[in-house]
Parts: sequence; structure tokens; C-alpha cells
Amino acid sequence: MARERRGASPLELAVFREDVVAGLSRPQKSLPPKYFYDAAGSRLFERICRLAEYYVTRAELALTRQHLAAIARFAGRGCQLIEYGSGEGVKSRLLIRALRPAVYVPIDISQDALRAAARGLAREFPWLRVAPLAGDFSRPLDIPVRRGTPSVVYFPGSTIGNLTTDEAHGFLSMSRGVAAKMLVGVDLKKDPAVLHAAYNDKAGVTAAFNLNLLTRINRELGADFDPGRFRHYAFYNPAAGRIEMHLIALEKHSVRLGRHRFRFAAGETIHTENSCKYSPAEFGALAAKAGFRGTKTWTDRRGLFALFGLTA
Ligand code: AVJ
Repeated sequence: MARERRGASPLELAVFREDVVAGLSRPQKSLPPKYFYDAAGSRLFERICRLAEYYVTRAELALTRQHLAAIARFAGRGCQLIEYGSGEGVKSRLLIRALRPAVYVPIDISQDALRAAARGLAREFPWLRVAPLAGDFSRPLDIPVRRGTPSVVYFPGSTIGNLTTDEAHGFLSMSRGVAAKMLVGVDLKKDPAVLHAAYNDKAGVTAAFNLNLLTRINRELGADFDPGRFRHYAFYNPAAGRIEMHLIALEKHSVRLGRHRFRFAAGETIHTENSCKYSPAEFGALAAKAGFRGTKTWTDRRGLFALFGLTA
């Protein structure tokens, strides 16, 4: 996940402002989840990953350890490994050690996170060629693929769950043009009570993570949100197969951002995140629709999380 160690550039701020104004102007107000990850948000997310209720990170790490040899066989040694994420995580390093890629291409929205990760990886893997790329998965990428070296796209962490099923389909189709193989980490459907607890932790870290988005908008864009007038609200929507996170306005009021004024009714929400959950069959069908033939599935022992190996 992106960690911003420096302030945003004027261009990044202009895009952020446009996204916020557009989202808050919709009938169902919304904000893009990629903006959760400023420095404070990234620290809160790291705390989420260690929460007893948030099984996601531990389950993915466990399955990666458990099936590392098979995953490496699937990807093939000496490939060009393209990861959406800065590559700072334990999982990335496990994979790099097992795959010995010819080139490793981490893709992250934060230049600073990329620079820091590249330095760390160079120290740990002196033999590794790192070719970082600034960007995010919402736009098609121009990846300098080396001809003759098979490419594998690694998209861990269930970040794909932030996309709607239609968007996920678009992303998978687009990636199929870049790499013949993909490794995609996906959170699986399970008891809604388990899902609910993972996004409503007792210590309130997820609530703080959600509310921090308002604090970031105040600091970087000069808005006057009062986070005390909003409450974290996360629930599993079974029909849509996803956790939805919202911020509920506790009373009628309005918020200023420059010349804009956004009115909130009591009980109105800002939709801040979708976290889609799939059954193995559903994700397999989605991959097939996006033009992938083979689907390998690796899961942790408790069946909480899956890594899918897709072949174009
Ligand atoms: C990083 C998108 C996978 O959806 O579980 C954690 C983000 N949001 N708790 C997720 C998140 C609230 C996380 N992803």
C-alpha cells in the first residue's frame, strides 16, 4: 500500500480535489478509497492488519508460505514480475526469493514509497533488477515489457475487492494484454458475522481509518469537515457480496470546500469503500469472462482467502 512520506504535488492535489468535489456532488455521496492512504492512513492500515478481527493479511501470508513452491512453479522462474503495490511487504519478498525474477516492476501511486522499497529490495536482493513505475490500477498502464521474458502480474491484498465486478472485469481484461499470467489475491465469501467483525473492530482502528479521510481532506484541500459530526458505519451487503464502508452524518449540517458547499441531512452517508468478496467459483467465472483459460486456486487452511493463478 502507498505510504506518502512527502506532500502531494500541485497536480496530485488538483486531481484529489476534483475527485472529492465530484464524489460529494453525487446523490449518494462517495469518496474513492485510494485516498485513505496518506501517512496517517497508512499507519492506521498497518494497525488494521494486526487486529485480531482482521484475518485478511494473516490468511494471505499463511497461504503464500504454505503454497510458495507451487506458486513459484506456476509463475515460472526468471519471469518479469509486475506487482501492484510498492513491494515492501513480506509476501512480495517471499515471492521474489522463490521466483528469482529477471526484473521486478513495483507499481505504486506514491513515488516515495517506491523509492524506499527499491532501496530496501536492493539491499536484500543485490542480484535483483528493480524497475519501479508510478501509477495505479485504475488506469491502463504502459509497462515496458521485455520481449522474450514472460510477464506475471501480481495483485495481492484483495485490492481487487475495491473494484465493482464490472471494473474488476475491465482490469483483468486490460492486464491480460500485458501479462500471460496473473496472481490475484481475493478475499472469499464467508460467515457475514466474521466479515462484519473484520470491519468493525472493538478498538475502533477501522473507524479511525475511515474518519481520517475527512481529516486528510481538511488538511490538504482546506475543507472544514468536523469528523465529530460523522460516524463510521460498515456492513456486509449480501446481495452485492461486499462490505460497504460509509461515514454517517449524525446531524443536519454543511461542509465547505473552497467555493463549494455540501449539505448533509441527518443520517445521510458518504460511501467510502466497497470490499467485494467472491466465492472461488464466482472469481473463476469472472476470470474466464475476462479471457483467462486456466484458474489455479490456493487457499489458507481455514478457507478465508484465496490466491488465484490465471493463465491467458
Ligand atoms: C486494502 C482494500 C484490501 O478491503 O479489506 C481494511 C482495506 N478497509 N479495512 C479491505 C480496508 C477497511 C482493505 N483492502
